[in-house]
Amino acid sequence: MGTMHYLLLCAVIFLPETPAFPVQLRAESWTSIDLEKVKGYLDKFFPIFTKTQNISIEERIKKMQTFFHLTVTGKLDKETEEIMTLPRCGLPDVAEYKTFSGTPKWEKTHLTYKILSYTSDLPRKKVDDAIKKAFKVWSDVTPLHFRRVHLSRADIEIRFARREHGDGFPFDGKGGTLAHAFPPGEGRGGDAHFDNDEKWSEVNQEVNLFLVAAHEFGHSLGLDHSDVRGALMYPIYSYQNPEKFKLPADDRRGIQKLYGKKSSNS
Ligand code: TQI
Ligand code: CA
Ligand code: ZN
Ligand code: ZN
Repeated sequence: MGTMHYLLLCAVIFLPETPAFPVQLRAESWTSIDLEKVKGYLDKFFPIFTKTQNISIEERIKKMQTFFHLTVTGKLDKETEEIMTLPRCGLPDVAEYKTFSGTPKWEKTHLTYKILSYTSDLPRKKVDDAIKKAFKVWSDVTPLHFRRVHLSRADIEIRFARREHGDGFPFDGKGGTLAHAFPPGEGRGGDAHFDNDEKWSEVNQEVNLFLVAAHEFGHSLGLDHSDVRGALMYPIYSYQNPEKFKLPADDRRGIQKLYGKKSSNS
């Protein structure tokens, strides 16, 4: 794809009254020019990542339709064609999980954690349970194991703290930042801190500790924010019932990219 072609596509896309592609209902009836334009769109916004995979244009249209939650037909129908004409120059749809730069990850599968301080909003047992359950979100889909320790140093140290708490990233009082965690590494790497000025909750009042902890441990394990709406690592808090929580596919793919899948005997 040359730069010229990009410019041409952008120009077409910014004029909504000019459809970029004629409506074609059957793939077989596409002219080679239509096909080039559709391919251009797909190449730009839905690039093929695996070069060995020689997938058909129908398959690629299906991927795009799945991404936009359209009816998956594999054909350039009205709905699909409309999406392709929306102004979207230079904004690729390659929404996906992210890892931190340099891809830091733990080089072992058995990790330890330690809870150094608590919130007074919840009984200790509830905090312990929320933390345990949040680690389980990740150990359920990877070969990772998490073991709680009380005395020795741990890979992931967990603290509730307010304002300046010794790491140069002071919390900001109630609201704003809820928690933070450090990417995998020595020292404070992996550690997770929770703002003790928040009202932590077991349910849907104020801030749900389990959901925030599951998100923070994603960071502790090497995941940055995802741009997939609904992903656990998407940087907007949305409440989901912790009882019914299921790790979204994007987060699962991300963590398995780093650590692999859970093997039946691990
Ligand atoms: N805290 C931010 C967070 O954990 C801090 C942060 C921003 C960060 N960028 C980061 C930490 C990159 C590590 C790496 O995202 S937060 C949410 C969510 C926060 C936000 O308090 O804003 C959750 C904490 F996703 F809902 F917005 C937990 Cl779940
Ligand atoms: Ca705060
Ligand atoms: Zn901190
Ligand atoms: Zn985050």
